[in-house]
Amino acid sequence: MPNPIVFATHNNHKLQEVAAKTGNQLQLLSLTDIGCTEDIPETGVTFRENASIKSCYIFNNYKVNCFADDSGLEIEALNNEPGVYSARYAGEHGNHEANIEKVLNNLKGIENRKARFRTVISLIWNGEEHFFEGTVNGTIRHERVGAQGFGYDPIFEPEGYTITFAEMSMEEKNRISHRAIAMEKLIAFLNAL
Ligand code: ITT
Repeated sequence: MPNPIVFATHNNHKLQEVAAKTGNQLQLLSLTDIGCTEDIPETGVTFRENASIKSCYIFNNYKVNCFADDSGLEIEALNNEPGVYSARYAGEHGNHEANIEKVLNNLKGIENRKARFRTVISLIWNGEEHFFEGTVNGTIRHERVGAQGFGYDPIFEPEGYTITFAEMSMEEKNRISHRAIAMEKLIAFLNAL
């Protein structure tokens, strides 16, 4: 069993997915566990920069092994929007309803519904930074379907499926999602140490 590691997120859905994915392979700590309530400003313009900003913030202030996930939805017909702005696409951070509404409005009348979810994880392990990425391709539905998951899950249908992420159990989403793919790489890296 490796040493404890902090997952630097204030998003509980992400935390739940990652905890379910790692099971007992990692001794996962949350920001709450280390008493961190600060909002970490995401000033980068790429997933990689923002993931790094979050993990470096925690490492510099708490001196612990940690990782952060920066993720989002890239829609081909919208020049890869909302991208790094996924959490605040409609203005207010984390207003998923408004964000989905904006995507559906912007895609009105557009036939190309191709999109992908991306995650970049920055891991700081023994003071060194490592990156892991995951992508899942899919399409944007015309309406919301499903009540599980979070964020854009009700409008995202992964390639090879006829249901949205929001219709999948966490276990099922965790087999194919962008975050799950990046986490598998992180776990493999730590197991190989
Ligand atoms: P932390 O920065 O505290 O981790 P956050 O929610 O602000 O939490 P991001 O900055 O990485 O995280 O923004 C990710 C946004 O992208 C998230 O709020 C959703 O809108 C969207 N997103 C990312 N992964 C998703 C997923 O698996 N399903 C649905 N939407 C997702």
